[in-house]
Amino acid sequence: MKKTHRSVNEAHAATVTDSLGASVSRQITLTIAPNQAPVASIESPAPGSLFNQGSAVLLSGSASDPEDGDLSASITWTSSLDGALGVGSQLSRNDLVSGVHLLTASVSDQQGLMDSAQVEITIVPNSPPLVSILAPTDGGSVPEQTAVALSGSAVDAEDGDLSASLTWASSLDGAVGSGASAVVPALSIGAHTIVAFVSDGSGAAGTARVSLTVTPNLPPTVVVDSPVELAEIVVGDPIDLLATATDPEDGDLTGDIVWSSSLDGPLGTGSPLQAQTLSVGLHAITATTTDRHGASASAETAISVPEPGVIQSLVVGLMLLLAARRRSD
Ligand SMILES: [Ca+2]
Ligand SMILES: [Ca+2]
Ligand SMILES: [Ca+2]
Repeated sequence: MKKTHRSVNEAHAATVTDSLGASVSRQITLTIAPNQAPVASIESPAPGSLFNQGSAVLLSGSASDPEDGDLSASITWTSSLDGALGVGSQLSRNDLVSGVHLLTASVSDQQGLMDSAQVEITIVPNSPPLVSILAPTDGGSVPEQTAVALSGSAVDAEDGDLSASLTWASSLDGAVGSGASAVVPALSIGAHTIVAFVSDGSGAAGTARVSLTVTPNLPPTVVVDSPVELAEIVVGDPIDLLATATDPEDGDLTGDIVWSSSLDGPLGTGSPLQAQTLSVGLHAITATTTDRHGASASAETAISVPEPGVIQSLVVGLMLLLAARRRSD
């Protein structure tokens, strides 16, 4: 039987003959109901819709058939630009190419009759945002416990300046900030990739990255030049304190050297420095320097300020003091 849209009347005749030759005939007419076509319709998107490239386009439709019932789930969606898009009553696609699409929703019933509906939509081209990192400098390095300034910009052809929406992450430390600029108090020691990320209103992403190495902080060193070890200072004489301090990261720290006496306490800061009066007795003079990351070093020299007439005994005592200190070091 051919598929048809029209009713068909078929006449069937039957004749029965018995053994004596008597026969009887009957004719019946069968009316064959036609198979009817399904009907498909598109509910979304609306005809003529505009979408930014990258944004979600909801495809929604329905289909029914007089014989087969609801066929919505078997709607086949195609695009004139992207080809097959999927099957179902609802689909969401965010990957349609830019341009004018003729979307077709088609359905066929079990007898092979088809219907389709179409809408035309336009996908407006979208460019991803352009991100650049101004700081830190690519390939740079900083000592540990150093605050790191992050600065960047993001510009989008459609959305304009997106710098304030930047997010920052470190390959070692995870999220480290947001916005056009931020300061990270400290980063882990090691090789970091710093990534600045932003997405535009259509979901297109822009990123930029720089490498930054965080090095272990090295301690400073300090050397005392004056007074020399075992110097004897005349009571009441001023004493010249002279030392140098340097740090691999911070450079010259001489101006911040802190002096103290084991007998008289703090003597002052800097070098050269003149301490005006020292008490009579044995002094361990200590010069201490501390770098910007909190690492410190000190150097010590032992001197005596003898009472007149007791120099010899003080020298002996001084030797004993030095020996004791060195054992304890
Ligand atoms: Ca049908
Ligand atoms: Ca864009
Ligand atoms: Ca240092």
